[in-house]
Amino acid sequence: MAPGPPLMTVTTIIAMIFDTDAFSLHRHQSPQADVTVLAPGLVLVRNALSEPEQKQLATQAQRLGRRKNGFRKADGTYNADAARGRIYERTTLLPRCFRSLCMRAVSVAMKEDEAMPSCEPSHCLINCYTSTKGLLWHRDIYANDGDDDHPIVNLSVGASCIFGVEDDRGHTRKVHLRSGDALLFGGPQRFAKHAVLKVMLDETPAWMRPEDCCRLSFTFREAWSVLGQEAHYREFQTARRWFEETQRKWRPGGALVSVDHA
Ligand SMILES: O=C(O)CCC(=O)C(=O)O
Repeated sequence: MAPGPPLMTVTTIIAMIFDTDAFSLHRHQSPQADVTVLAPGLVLVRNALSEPEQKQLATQAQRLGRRKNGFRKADGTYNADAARGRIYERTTLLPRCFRSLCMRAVSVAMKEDEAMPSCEPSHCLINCYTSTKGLLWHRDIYANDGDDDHPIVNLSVGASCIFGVEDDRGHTRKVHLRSGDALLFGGPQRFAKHAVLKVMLDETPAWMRPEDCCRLSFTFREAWSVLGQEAHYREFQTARRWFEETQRKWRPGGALVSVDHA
């Protein structure tokens, strides 16, 4: 009897039928991808996403952002701060291409950096920045930020930003992230202190329409321990004092901090 088709072929056919984007866009690494290991566990992949992939992510994020529980509250204002919307969702409820683009960046980073652990992303946080204001310094120490030392995988789309990462000696490294770049921090860098120092709304890819101008970040996390609790983490509205205190008190090796929307 002739052997059946190999599993990959079956998988590919299923992907073609149910998700043509995943099939057509994500089999290959973006041709210009350029990997730099900034430190063990901290990897920058320039041009991790091709232009069609960037557009695909932007279109999908904007579509999700317009939905209920998208980037805005019922009164029309952004749900994270005055000019930033956020969506926290499990990857199985997001377009399949999200997960495959994340996994591809992880595999590229793991090839170059033996300190980079694997990541099977359970959740993605999408941030939509519509002003030059970024995000304050913090470590990803909360229960929804990801288990163990699996990497946080950050894909940037749209306007550029200056991303800050602090090393063990407290020195700040500034990384200019452009549309299509990926930054991963895992293993020894999983809890690295980081910030979005500035969003550059005057530096956008040619394909981005002026009326859609924003920076989108897709941060993937392996956080199976909070699966099913997405509604709880959808709005990360905690008291500023609580946030500052938890950030100040947390020490490497400490448990993840649960979020009770204090
Ligand atoms: O938007 C970004 O690029 C960073 C997001 C971030 O630091 C976070 O969600 O913890």
